[in-house]
Amino acid sequence: MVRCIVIGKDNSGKTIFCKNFSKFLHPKNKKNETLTQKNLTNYKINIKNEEIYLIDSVSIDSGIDKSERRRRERTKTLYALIEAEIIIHIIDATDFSFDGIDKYILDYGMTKDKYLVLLNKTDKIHDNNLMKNMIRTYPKINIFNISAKKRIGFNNVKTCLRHMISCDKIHRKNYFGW
Ligand SMILES: Nc1nc2c(ncn2[C@@H]2O[C@H](COP(=O)(O)OP(=O)(O)O)[C@@H](O)[C@H]2O)c(=O)[nH]1
Ligand SMILES: [Mg+2]
Repeated sequence: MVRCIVIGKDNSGKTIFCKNFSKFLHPKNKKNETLTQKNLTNYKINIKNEEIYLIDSVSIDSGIDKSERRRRERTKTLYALIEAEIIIHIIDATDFSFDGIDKYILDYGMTKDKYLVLLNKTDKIHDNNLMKNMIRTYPKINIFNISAKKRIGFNNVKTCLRHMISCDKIHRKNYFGW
């Protein structure tokens, strides 16, 4: 079992990505197979015979949230981020700047072997400038354009995950939950 956290800003499209990508991989399943681990929804998917828990996280946007429940959820998300073998970072391509939380996640992800950036909502943008900028700034990171809503670019994500899973460096742990 491999844990793959889906992380990003509020409204970047994490939840819709988890739902649609698991449907894309398993079209015969009528419902998404999910389980909840400490408030975070895990979508069970299978790639290359490997069971993967796609973890839909909550936003870790900057600022201290007034709600204690949401602060707890953020803590769970940070734990899940540290424990995950694979990180998928969803960036809203219509709302990106090189400061703020996305930059912090990029800087953290860059230090990891299995980090994948998905520029989402590309159905709404009409040039490739963000992608070009990203590749120039972060030449070593895997970056793909997707539309989680319209299910565009999912084949590239699948191929990249297949590659990451077959790579020896992946460190499988027993799953005790958080
Ligand atoms: N046009 C467009 N809208 C999207 C896309 N992905 C997500 N959205 C919209 O963005 C909003 C937030 O999506 P959601 O999955 O709830 O974001 P989350 O807060 O990161 O979980 C919803 O209104 C989605 O319909 C996309 O690829 N294209
Ligand atoms: Mg969500």
